[in-house]
Amino acid sequence: MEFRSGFVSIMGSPNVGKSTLMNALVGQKIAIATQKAQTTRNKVTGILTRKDYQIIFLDTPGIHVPKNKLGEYMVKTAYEANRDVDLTLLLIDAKVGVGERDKEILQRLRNGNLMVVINKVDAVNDDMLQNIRKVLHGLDISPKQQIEISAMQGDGLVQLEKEIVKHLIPGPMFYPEDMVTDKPERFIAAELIREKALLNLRDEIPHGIGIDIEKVEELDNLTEVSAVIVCERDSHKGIIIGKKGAMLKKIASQARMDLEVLFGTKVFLQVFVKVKEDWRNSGHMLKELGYRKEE
Ligand SMILES: Nc1nc2c(ncn2[C@@H]2O[C@H](COP(=O)(O)OP(=O)(O)OP(=O)(O)O)[C@@H](O)[C@H]2O)c(=O)[nH]1
Ligand SMILES: [Mg+2]
Repeated sequence: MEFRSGFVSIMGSPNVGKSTLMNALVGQKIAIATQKAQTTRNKVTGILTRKDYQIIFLDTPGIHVPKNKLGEYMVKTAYEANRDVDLTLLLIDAKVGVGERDKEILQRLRNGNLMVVINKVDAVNDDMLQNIRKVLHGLDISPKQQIEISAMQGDGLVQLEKEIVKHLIPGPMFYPEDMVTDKPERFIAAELIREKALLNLRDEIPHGIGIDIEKVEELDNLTEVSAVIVCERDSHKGIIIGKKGAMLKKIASQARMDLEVLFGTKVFLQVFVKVKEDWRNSGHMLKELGYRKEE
């Protein structure tokens, strides 16, 4: 069989399970995934290579109405990732159903090759699924264009991969077969630290956090990493550090375990906290923290 390859974007509203799906398809944790909406902020590539084909997935930020420059960057990044793809997967959260925002996204995407992926079927009953199928039928999405999965439990993923392969075209292996992402380790390191902050902090604080990796130094059996958690207010800084530094310690020790897997060495991690008021509206700070156009 002739080798086939293709680019597949994973699009949808925040929190529908896009990053969870990409990690499940690639079989490795590349993109961070949490219960908080707007976890993903950049385009994150995940590469799946099999004997006869290579699929390059593009995980994207959830599409929402932006409230600041960071949000604008995120939504723009999502739509730009969808340019020149061979297939778009539009994810719908079965627990939420097809909302107005999903309909709008669908309108914008429907000119290309599109599959509607109904995720989180493990968490709903048949009535809910029937209802979603009915709504999609009303939107002219044929049953052939839909698939029902649970990214978390792995249900339907073999079938989904088969459907994706139908959209690949004869082409080269774009990336070496052992490569799972084109994102540098520094980026993933920052994301892993941000994930732990998202998991441990509440309310509006996690949304206002950015991570600046100041140093990654790979020694023989040890990697030294220092990072800054940037937040928006002094009061947030106090909460992130916590009583006697307990919160920061918790975030750092959870992050360190993931970083040790990433680097394959022991990790010495230092994390500092800094306040940059309203950084999510500062072009300069956005660039500094990695929210800039690629190339
Ligand atoms: N029950 C259930 N939960 C899921 C499934 N897939 C993802 N989730 C959960 O949904 C939440 C959001 O998952 P993410 O993968 O971060 O969602 P996302 O679409 O990437 O979110 P953003 O990056 O914020 O746009 C997490 O708590 C996941 O564990 C699933 O198949 N079933
Ligand atoms: Mg995500």
